Amino acid sequence: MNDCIFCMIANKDIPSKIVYEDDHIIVFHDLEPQAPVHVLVIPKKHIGSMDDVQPEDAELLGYLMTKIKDIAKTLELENGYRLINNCGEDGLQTVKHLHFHLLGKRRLTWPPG
Ligand code: D5M
Repeated sequence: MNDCIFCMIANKDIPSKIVYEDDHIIVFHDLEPQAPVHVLVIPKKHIGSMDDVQPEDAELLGYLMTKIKDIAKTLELENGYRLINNCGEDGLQTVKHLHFHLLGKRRLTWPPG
């Protein structure tokens, strides 16, 4: 999608602070961090939201999930972390490219607002 900001990041059309990248996913620092460590984990493939996930995305998203612990280790989140997906209007999703917030390095509160 050529007007998608996260596709632009994945394609290096706009800059970002990349933490990890491979053929399938890219991880970069959130512009508005909500914790001392706050990165976004996205598939490079454009998927609008969790609501747009198709059966053929199962391998890709399974792969993404298996990488979370490695990314957390790279970011030294040895004391724990939170992985969040905001979906749709009520979920307060603002960027319409599937992404997972990975937050840590502070004691997080529950429940979220
Ligand atoms: O969260 C979308 C998140 O994306 C929000 O925390 C800001 C972040 N964001 C938006 N634009 C950028 C760029 N260009 N770089 C890094 N981070 C960005 P949501 O779950 O959709 O509410």
